[in-house]
Amino acid sequence: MITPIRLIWLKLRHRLNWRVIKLFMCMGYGVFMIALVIHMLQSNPGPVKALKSSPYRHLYLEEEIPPEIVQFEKQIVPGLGEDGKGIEIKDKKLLDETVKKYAFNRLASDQISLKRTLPDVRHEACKKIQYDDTLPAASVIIIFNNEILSTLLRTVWSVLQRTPPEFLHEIVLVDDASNLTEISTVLPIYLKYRLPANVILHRLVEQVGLIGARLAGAKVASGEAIIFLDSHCEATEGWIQPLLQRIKDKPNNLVIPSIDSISDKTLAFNGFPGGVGISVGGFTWSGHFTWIPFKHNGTRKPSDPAPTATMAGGLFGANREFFFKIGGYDEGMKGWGGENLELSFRTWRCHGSMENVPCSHVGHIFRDFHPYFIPHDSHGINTARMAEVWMDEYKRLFYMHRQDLQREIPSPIDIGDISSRVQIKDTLKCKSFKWYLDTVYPDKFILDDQSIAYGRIRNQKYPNICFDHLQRDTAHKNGFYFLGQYPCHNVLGDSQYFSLSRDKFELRNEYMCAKSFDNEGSIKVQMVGCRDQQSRKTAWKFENGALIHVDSGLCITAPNDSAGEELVLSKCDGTKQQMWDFEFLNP
Ligand code: LR7
Ligand code: MN
Repeated sequence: MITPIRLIWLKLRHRLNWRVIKLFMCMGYGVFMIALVIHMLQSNPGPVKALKSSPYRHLYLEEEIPPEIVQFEKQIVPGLGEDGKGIEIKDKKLLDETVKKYAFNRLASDQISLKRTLPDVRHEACKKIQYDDTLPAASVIIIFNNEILSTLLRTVWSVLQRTPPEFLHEIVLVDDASNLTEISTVLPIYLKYRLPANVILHRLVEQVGLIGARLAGAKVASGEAIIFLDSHCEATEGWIQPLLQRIKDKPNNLVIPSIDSISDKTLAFNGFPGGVGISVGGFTWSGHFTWIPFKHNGTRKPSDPAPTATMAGGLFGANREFFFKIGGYDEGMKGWGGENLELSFRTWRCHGSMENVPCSHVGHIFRDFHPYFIPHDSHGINTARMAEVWMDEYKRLFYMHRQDLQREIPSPIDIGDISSRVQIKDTLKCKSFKWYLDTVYPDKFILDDQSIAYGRIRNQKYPNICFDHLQRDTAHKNGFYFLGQYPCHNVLGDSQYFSLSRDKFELRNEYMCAKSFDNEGSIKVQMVGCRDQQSRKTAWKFENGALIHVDSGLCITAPNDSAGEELVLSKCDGTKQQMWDFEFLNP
């Protein structure tokens, strides 16, 4: 049977010869391909055009730029803030209002060029270093929630301008569900018209917090290395090579740049080259990051990377595969906080290392508060998750600060399931937290283990009275205060937790040590930052219940039984006012 189509075909073939048919087919194909290319160009002109040009210059004519961008760029005042200088806002009231609202001076940010110049603050020794020609290319991941657009874009441009193209695989912007109009309307257009194709925007539909956002970015990223930045940073000349070199040399090494400060009031960039002595990361038992001086043996060069026990959290680089091998981030952590210590402890314990790389400088705007939503106590809950998984038996010292989070005592606070995180330790055969303390952070004072006696210190004459820091122990970095007394608490919390240290006989708590201080005729017990060296001034004896200051021979005395009084040092007289009981004694 002959179908109608076949009939037409046969007739046509009869009329036309094969060559003509082939010609038509070729022409059809050609037209189709041209249409396809035109379609691609029209639907996605930014990246395609940008790709054809140098990666850092678009091909749009100025008259093609949409009004949103023109408007946005109009705010910039040429010359302001160049060379990292700050700008003063004369109207102090306006400045106060702005900082109160945005947590930093957004007016200054809007006026300063997105591509402003910065001083090269590197140490001379850094400038002489020859890095390898081939280094792992990086995905720079910048996460943000409601970041001010000019600040975010200045972060992006600082990376684009100061990263050799061969080392920049891409920039991944992760929008953690911002609801600022600027971000939803201007940013996508800016991306299309002003930024090269390797800057990609990844939008999260719901705010997941900075940990989830970083994880999402790392999953989207495809560079051999990943580098995380906060969304209010500025990378300086030569920032990336020192980081990538260390990742290349040691793929299980997490690298942290020098974090320079950008003023939240003036946006002045304040960078310091650093020298032989630099700071590295420590932690408090309450689960917070601190800076501590790096201990070196005198042969350290200013350009040498320095091993660090912890990281601040926001700015660091890693080999992408290693980052995921040791467990990325804890997806059960919400909001803000805790992830930096978790990653630090996990990295060291699971056969990795971390170091501060002084030759890489990146500025960061330090803000006084967080201008975005954070779920209630996310830092505490995240830290409890961390402590349960990574602090082994030392978690007791964290819970001393946060009894409310302790899991053994039924608590209404649910920290969620941690089983998959616990498993990492088994799978990777990670070392113990004791190993970490002994090896990576031997200077960390362990309040109970490293003491002759510790806990609450109760007076014998007034058994209701205990040593207490009276909530004055907040300025531990450089402050000092007089030690006091207060009714003994029912449970041992940090304000009444004191130790008599085994190695230096210091009467102390986590970082403050007691000494005597003559306060207008009355001698008080003054708490000052503990020193590295042993000193007679901070040495104490505990003899037959008396706490004796070695240097002066005086005894700590409860002046009376009132709450909030300051303790005094007086001539030892054997009375019960000078007799104290430590809650725990070590053999
Ligand atoms: O819900 C959120 N979603 C987000 O994407 C909340 C925040 N974010 C983004 C935010 O836009 C920013 O880019 O997450 C980033 C970090 O938030 P910041 O800048 O408000 O935090 P911070 O700089 O005050 O806090 C420090 O500690 C945090 C602990 O969880 C993070 O690790 C931050 O990255 C960290 N910042 C630094 O380490 C910068 C240097 C600080 C020092 C020293
Ligand atoms: Mn930040």
